Amino acid sequence: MKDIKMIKFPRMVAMALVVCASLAAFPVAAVKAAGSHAVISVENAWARASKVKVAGAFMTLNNKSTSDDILLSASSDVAKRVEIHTTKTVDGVMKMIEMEEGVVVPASGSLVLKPGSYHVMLMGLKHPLKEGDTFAIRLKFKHADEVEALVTVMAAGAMEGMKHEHGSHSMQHKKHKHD
Ligand SMILES: [Cu+2]
Repeated sequence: MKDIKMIKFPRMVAMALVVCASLAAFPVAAVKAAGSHAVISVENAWARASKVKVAGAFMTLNNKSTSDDILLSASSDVAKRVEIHTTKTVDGVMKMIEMEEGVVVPASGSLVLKPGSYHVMLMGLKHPLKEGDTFAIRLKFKHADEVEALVTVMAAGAMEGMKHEHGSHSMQHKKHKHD
């Protein structure tokens, strides 16, 4: 007797769950979308002053969601073309490589764009970037909504964010001016 009850009860519960799930399909989906809604904020966005057609922009992206996101692309009114780059030293020569697949912004973590590492490359600048100027860069992510970063132009030699790096690296970065 007991055994039969044990079998019957779970089956009824299971059926009830199926009905509930189908009835609630739409609201559940909506709640899920809102729950996984990725939030990315920008901190400390700056770019190097530039008299030429290219400049690097740097910032910290904070991912407040519990899943990884990907910085896919960027755009700005100040430049004809904007790419996401990284910098690698190959045989003692610093090279910039376009991150065509984007760069991961770790869950509950940060992606730091800084000189000598990941950066936003502004190409075909429509006007020189002068120290103290501000402009916007729009960032597209795989999951999070587009974010607009307000970027402040710093002196050409600015090494903000590099203070904790050791000396030899800083020397190399100074030579690498994105131009
Ligand atoms: Cu670059």
